[in-house]
Amino acid sequence: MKIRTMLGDITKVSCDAIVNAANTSLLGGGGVDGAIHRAAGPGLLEECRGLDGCRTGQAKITQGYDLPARYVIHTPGPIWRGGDDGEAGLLADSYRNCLELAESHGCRAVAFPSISTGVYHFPLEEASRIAVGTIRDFAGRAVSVQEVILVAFDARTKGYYDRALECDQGPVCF
Ligand code: AR6
Repeated sequence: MKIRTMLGDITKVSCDAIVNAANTSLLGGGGVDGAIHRAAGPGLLEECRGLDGCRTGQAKITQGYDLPARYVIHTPGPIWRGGDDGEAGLLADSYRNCLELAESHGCRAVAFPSISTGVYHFPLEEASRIAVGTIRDFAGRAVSVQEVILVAFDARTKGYYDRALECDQGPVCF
């Protein structure tokens, strides 16, 4: 399985599934969530209304509607509360559960935004290590998922992803 990074807008990425850094209501919000709902059109919100929300670290899948991606995988990442509230484990759960849903839907290429590092304030350096480490762990079990694209909306985020990817064992390089 290949992991690559890019700088850009995830709503423009053409792949099997894009991940949405949602909230537990799954009814939209700001940041990447707002951008995805705007680009997908009203059908997405309508489908999300029927999902009955989603717990932090879990994931649910919908169609992509007007997006170039076929599916949207929605996951509420953890809100950063200082690090002693299970945030790291929950962020890893978000990545893993999204990948498992992508796998069970036969997706080949999946794009992730930087979950929880916007208004949820998860520290970027630790979040990028968790993202890369969890995706690498999953790679050994992946059958249909062949490519994961880490989409950074700013250069700082891309820098942390690239650094984490250069390391064999994420944490030792930081
Ligand atoms: N493409 C890729 N990345 C983006 C885009 C985009 N179009 N727009 C923003 N980002 P955030 P969170 C980046 O705040 O921290 C929402 O209101 C952004 O720069 O979107 O998980 C939800 O409804 C940052 O690097 O998500 C929740 O209430 C990253 O995406 C809450 O925010 C995540 O920032 C979730 O907060």
